[in-house]
Amino acid sequence: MIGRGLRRKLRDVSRRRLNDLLVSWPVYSVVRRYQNAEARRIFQTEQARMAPTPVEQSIVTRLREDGIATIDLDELSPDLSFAVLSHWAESLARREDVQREIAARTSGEGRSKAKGGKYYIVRPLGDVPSLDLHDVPVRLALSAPILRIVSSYLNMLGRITAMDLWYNLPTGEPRILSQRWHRDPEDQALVKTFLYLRDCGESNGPFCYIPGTHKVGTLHHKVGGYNYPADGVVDRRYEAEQRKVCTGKAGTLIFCDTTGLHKGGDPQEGSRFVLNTVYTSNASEPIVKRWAPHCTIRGNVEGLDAAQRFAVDFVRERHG
Ligand SMILES: O=C(O)CCC(=O)C(=O)O
Ligand SMILES: [Fe+2]
Repeated sequence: MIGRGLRRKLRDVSRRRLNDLLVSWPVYSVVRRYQNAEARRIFQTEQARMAPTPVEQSIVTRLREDGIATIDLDELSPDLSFAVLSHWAESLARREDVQREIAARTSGEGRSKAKGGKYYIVRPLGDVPSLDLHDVPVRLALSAPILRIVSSYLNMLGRITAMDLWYNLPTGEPRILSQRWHRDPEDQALVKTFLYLRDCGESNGPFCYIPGTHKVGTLHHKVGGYNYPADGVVDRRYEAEQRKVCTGKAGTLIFCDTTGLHKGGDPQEGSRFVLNTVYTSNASEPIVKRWAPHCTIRGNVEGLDAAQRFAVDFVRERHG
């Protein structure tokens, strides 16, 4: 007799193995091309508007080579300053219900209710963030510089599949889930952005990455059978100098192709406050399998340009 928990675990492992296999098979490349035809076509017709500036291009180049690039948001986005984002995020963090949740979680309460078992994260926007096109983080996620970087890297328009605000807390427990080295399995290339809303030092659970391990990177190797290699495997395989620890000041914006090895969000003290946005191709697992989106964005898309409309389509709130 095997227990239900173990059975679920085995099913999860085989699903992930299957998915690892599917996204690496030649047949998937064909399906992916077909699934992404529209994204490539619009990217081509929008070429003039999607051409990156020199600063944006330097991020795209680093993304291609290393799978990761960081920049100060205020250097990238003249129209939307970090101060505006910080104001939005800090007023949410100050809310009474959020403060209560942080206090409860700090004392070890409410862990079993945490989304996806990630009890180290308090989510000020709730489990399924509901945002509006006018909200500051959405304006940032759909801003021309960011969409130009994402689409130039992917060579096609990208879709937002998730946006979230994470308030990471110390747990005093061993690292679990995304706190351990892993590769994200949902696409052959994707871009996640992480905006540090407060300074993030070594002890605040910074995002960590091994440059070059993304699927198109020169250090992409099969390390461990599945996308969460066993403890110690990654640290033995890659020297300490090869592991990038992304500490940074508030306002640091990280772009990362998380098909490469990464981990983070495990503060030893204090906390980490970060805005996360995920851009994938139209062939990613959540889109192809029509999973319920991680967040919804409402509002009238008529005023948006083609790249913005494409980006928001999967998470767009539809009525009726
Ligand atoms: O919280 C972190 O720094 C890592 C998060 C992560 O693994 C992800 O967003 O894919
Ligand atoms: Fe991840």
